[in-house]
Amino acid sequence: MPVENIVVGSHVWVGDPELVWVDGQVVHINGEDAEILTTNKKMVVVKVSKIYPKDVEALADGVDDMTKLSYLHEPGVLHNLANRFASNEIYTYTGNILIAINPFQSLSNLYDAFTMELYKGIPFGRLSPHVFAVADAAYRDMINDGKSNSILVSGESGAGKTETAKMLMRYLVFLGGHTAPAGRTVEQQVLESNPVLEAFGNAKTSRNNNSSRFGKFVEIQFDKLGRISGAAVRTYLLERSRVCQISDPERNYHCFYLLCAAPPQERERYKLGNPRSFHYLNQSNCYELEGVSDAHDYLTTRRAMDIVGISEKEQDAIFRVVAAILHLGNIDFSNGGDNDSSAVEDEQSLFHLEMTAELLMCEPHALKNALCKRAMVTPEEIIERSLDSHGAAVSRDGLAKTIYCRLFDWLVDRINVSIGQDPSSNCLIGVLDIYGFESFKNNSFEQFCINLTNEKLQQHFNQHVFKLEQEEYTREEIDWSYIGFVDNQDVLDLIEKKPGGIISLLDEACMFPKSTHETFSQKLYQTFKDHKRFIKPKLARSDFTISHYAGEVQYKSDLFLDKNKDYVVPEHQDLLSSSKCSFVAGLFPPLSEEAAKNSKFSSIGSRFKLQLQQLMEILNSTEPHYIRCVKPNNLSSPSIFDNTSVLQQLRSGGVLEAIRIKCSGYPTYRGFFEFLTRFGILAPEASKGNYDEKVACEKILAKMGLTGYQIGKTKVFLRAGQMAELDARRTEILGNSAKDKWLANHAIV
Ligand code: AD9
Ligand code: MG
Repeated sequence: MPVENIVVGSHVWVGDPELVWVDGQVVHINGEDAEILTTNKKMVVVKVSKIYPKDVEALADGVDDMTKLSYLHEPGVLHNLANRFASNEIYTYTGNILIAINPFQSLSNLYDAFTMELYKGIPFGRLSPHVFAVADAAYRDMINDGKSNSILVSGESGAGKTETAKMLMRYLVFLGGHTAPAGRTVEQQVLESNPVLEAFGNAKTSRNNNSSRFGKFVEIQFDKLGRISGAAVRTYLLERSRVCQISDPERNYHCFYLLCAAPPQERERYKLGNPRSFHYLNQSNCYELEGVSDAHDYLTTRRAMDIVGISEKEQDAIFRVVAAILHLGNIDFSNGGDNDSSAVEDEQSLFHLEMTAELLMCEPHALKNALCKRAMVTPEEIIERSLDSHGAAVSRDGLAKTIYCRLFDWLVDRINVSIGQDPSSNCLIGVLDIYGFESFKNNSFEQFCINLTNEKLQQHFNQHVFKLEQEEYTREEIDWSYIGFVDNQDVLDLIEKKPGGIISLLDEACMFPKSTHETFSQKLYQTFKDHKRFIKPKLARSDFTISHYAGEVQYKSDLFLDKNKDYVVPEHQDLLSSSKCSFVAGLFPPLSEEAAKNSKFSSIGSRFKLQLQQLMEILNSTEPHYIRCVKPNNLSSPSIFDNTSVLQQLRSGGVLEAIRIKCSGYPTYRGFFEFLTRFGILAPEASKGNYDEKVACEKILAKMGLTGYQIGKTKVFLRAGQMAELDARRTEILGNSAKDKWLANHAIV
C-alpha cells in the first residue's frame, strides 16, 4: 500500500507465518516501515508496501457478496469466507460467481422442498447465496432471453462438485419437471443417471470416498414451455489405470464391491465371493466405506438402471463383464519351459481363466492365446511369438482396462439413447462437473490433461468476468476503453498449438518407433527453451515444468508416450468381437479395413483436445454461471477453516484472478448516498452545501486530490488503493480517540 495511505491508527492486514494473514493496528511509522500490534498479540515491523487496509466498518459476520467489501484483496476475501463459514454460511458470491465451501455435514433444511420453493423466481442476489439461486438465474435467463445457459462447477477433489451438480440438477428438475409424472419421465431418468454413472465411474481415493474418476457435462434440454424435453451426458477421460492398480487406502470402482455384495444367488452365478480374494481389489486394504452399505447400493444401482432404461438382460450382461474382469485379474502366469513364453500358473489361475472365458462367452483356449501370444506381421509371413510371464500380465491388465472403458462408454451411450434428445429444443442448461487443477508430487499425463482443461476453462472464465465488469461500466456510462488484461493464451499455445505444441510433439514421438521419453523431453527442451511458460527443471533429465495460471507444475514424462496411446491389441479385439454374447461382441465392433490399418496409434491427448474444443464451443454459445467449490480442510472436518489451503484453492479456481481483473479497472464502486455517508466527514462543506448527491461526491474527491476515478450515473468508481486513501484521511480526522480505545482493548498483558 502507498505510504501516504497508512497512518498511525490504521487497521491493516499483515502476513503471518501460521494464519497467512492476521489483522492489527499501526502504532508507529518510520519511513517505509510500520510497526503493527496484531490481534494475536504480536508486535511486528513490516514494510508499508506489504500491508493491506482492513475495513473496520465491515459487518462482523461478513458480507454475502465480496464485491460489497470496501477492500477487494486477498486477506479481505479470506477473512470474509472464514467468518461466514464459522456461522455455517457456506455460500458467498463474488459478483455472479458462487463460492461454495464444503460443510462436511448436512446442514438442516438447506436443500429441502421448502427452500426450493423459496428460491423459485426470486431475482438473483435478493436471498442469501445458494446453488438454487444460481440454477434459478440460469433457468430465468433461458426463459427470458431464449438463450442456452451453462453452470460450470469446479474445485479440487472432495470440494463438493458432484454434490453441487446433483443439487443443481434436482432444482432444474423441480423447475422444469412435468406436473403429471407418468412412469419413467425424462427428468427421473436424468436424476437416476447419476447413481449409475457413480457406481461405475466413482471410487474411494485418499481424498474423497466418492471421488468421480471422470469429467461430466450434462446437457438438459427444454421445450418452448420451459419443460425438460431431453438430455445428453458427455463424459471425459475415465481413469483407466484404477481398474487394475490401486494403492492403500483407496478402492477400485464401486461396482466391483457392489457386485461382491449382491444377493447370494447372483454372487453364485458369477462365482464371486469375498472381495479380498481378487487381485484387482486386494492390492489395498480398504474394502468397506464408512456409512455405506455395498449390498444396499447394489440394489439401488439396479433400480436406477431400470429407470434409465437398461433392460434386465443388459444389466445381467453388464455385471457379467464386471465379474469377468475380477476373474481375469486373478489369472497368473509363469514363464514357460523356454523362458520366452508364458503359461497359466496353477489350478487356481486355470479356474479363473475358465470363469473369465465363460462370463465373456469365448473359448478358454482362445482367451489364453490372446493373453499370451502375439502375431508379428513381416512382409513375408506372419510369425507367432509368445510373451513372457511379465508380458502376459501386462497384456491381461491391458485387456481389463480396455473392456472396462468400453463398458463405461456403453453405459453413457445407453443412458443418452434411453433418455433421448429433443431435436426441436433450442434451449439447454449445461451442468459441468469436472476435475479442478491438480499439482501433486508426481504429475503425469492425467494431470497434464486435467490442467489443460482448467487452462481452457480459466480463459473462458477470465473473458467472462472481464466482460461483466465492462457491462457495469457501460451501464454507468463511464470511460473504460484503456483497461486491458493479460490472459493465458500463451500457455494454451504451448500445450495445444498445431503444429508445434506439446501435444503435437507427443503425437509425433508416439508415431516414431525409436522414441523414448528421453528423446521426447529433449525435443521439448529444444523447442521451448525460450518460452516463458516452459521451464526445464534444474538437474531434471526428462521432467518438464509448465507455469500454469494457478502455479507451476512439474510433470514426469516417463509414461507420457504409453499413456497417450489408445491401442487395442488386435488379438484382444478379435477375441471379444467374436464373443457369443452379443453384448460383449457389441463392445468390440469389427474394425473397418481402413480403421484396422490406422489402429496402430490413436492419440488420447489429441482426442481429448478435440473433446475440449467441442465442449468450449457449446460453452461459448451459452450464458455461463460459475460455482467454485472449496474444501475448508484436508481432514473432511466440518469445523476447520485452513487459511493456506483455502487461499491456494481460490487461486487455482481463478477467484483471485477474477479479483485481479476487477482491480485492473475500478475494484470498488459505491452508490452516491453510501459514499457520502462514509466520507461526508472529509468535506463537511460539501454535505452542508445542499448540493446534488453527485456534485457532493465530486467535491469530496476533488478536495482529496484524487485522480483517475470516475463518476457514473449512480455510483462513484474508485481505482485500486483510492478507498484506502479516503479511509486513511477519515481515520486522521476521527483522530486518536479510536486508536486509544483500540489499544486499550488489545493491550498486551
Ligand atoms: V472429486 O474431484 O469427484 O474427488 P467432488 O466431486 O468435488 O470431488 P463430492 O461432491 O464428491 O466432491 O463431495 C465430497 C463429499 O463432501 C461428499 O461425499 C459429502 O460427504 C461432502 N459434501 C459435499 N458437498 C456437500 C454439501 N453441500 N453438504 C454436505 C457435502 N456435505
Ligand atoms: Mg466428484
